[in-house]
Amino acid sequence: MPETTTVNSQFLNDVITGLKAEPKHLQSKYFYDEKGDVLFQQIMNSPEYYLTGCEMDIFTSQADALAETVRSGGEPFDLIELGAGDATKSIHLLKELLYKGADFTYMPIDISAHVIQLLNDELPAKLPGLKLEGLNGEYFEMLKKAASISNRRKVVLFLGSNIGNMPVNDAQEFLNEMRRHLSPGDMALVGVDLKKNPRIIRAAYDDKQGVTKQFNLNLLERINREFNADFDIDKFEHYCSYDPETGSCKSYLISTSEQTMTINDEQIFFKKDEYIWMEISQKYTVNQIDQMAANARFNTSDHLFDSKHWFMDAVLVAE
Ligand code: AVI
Repeated sequence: MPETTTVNSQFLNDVITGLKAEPKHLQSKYFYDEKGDVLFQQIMNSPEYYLTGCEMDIFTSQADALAETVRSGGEPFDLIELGAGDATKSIHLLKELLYKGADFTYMPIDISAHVIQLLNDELPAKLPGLKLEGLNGEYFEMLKKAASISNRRKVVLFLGSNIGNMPVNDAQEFLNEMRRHLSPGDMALVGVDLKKNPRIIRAAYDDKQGVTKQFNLNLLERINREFNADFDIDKFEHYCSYDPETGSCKSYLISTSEQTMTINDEQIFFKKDEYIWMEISQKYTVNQIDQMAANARFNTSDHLFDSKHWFMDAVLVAE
């Protein structure tokens, strides 16, 4: 079976299972089709969405310290980035490492073949001398592949608060799994959005221009486009909540009337005000992350903060 067919049928299964569940939910990893990518870029450029700017602040103003930390003793290593995207943040670290004459290979991992192709095409010209080995596929499968290619020390980048798009228990399991793919002394740099004034967080996920709303609705449009479904987009409104106690920021689409939609011969009924849970963007304290890292058998050797202390890149060393 061609890969796209397998991927599509997995997507369709996940959508139908999620819409038939109680409460209804969809998986936010499906936000990112071509239009979703564009909308996410717009979110990152919106005045309310502070996360990207904060992590960029860390990668630009502390590039030197970061490069020294990552280099450790100076032995050759592999720098593996999970979900590399266009590498806009990591490029600052790569530049600094090259400047310092570090011996490393950059291995971006991404589920999108297009992303890996772009990095292969564009990065070597931007960073002469860079050794690059792009890996297209699922994170942990590709981590295994990276280990089969070389047995050098590994430094894994998992930036952008991507860990926040998992419920806390799944995030813990993710760290455990990452640790199982690493050896003592290997390192992980994990980007985490920190708990802060609840209004600042809520505004980031409910921007005035309505881009986040479009971003959420685009998943319903994507389902219509790809599966010939018939969601009536105008009958859903976007709602976002943040609970300062748990640190969970959640996005929902709420049905504004009683309605039925059809997908693949399945009829899905919505009551008025029934919601679809679309996404979690979990916020943490520093202590929580240290504890989760310890549970996964990592030592937190450093915390790098932006100037406002809104975001953190935690440096974890495998025990
Ligand atoms: C990719 N991820 C870390 C973003 C976040 O902040 O949860 C996705 C996002 N969703 C709405 N705005 C941004």
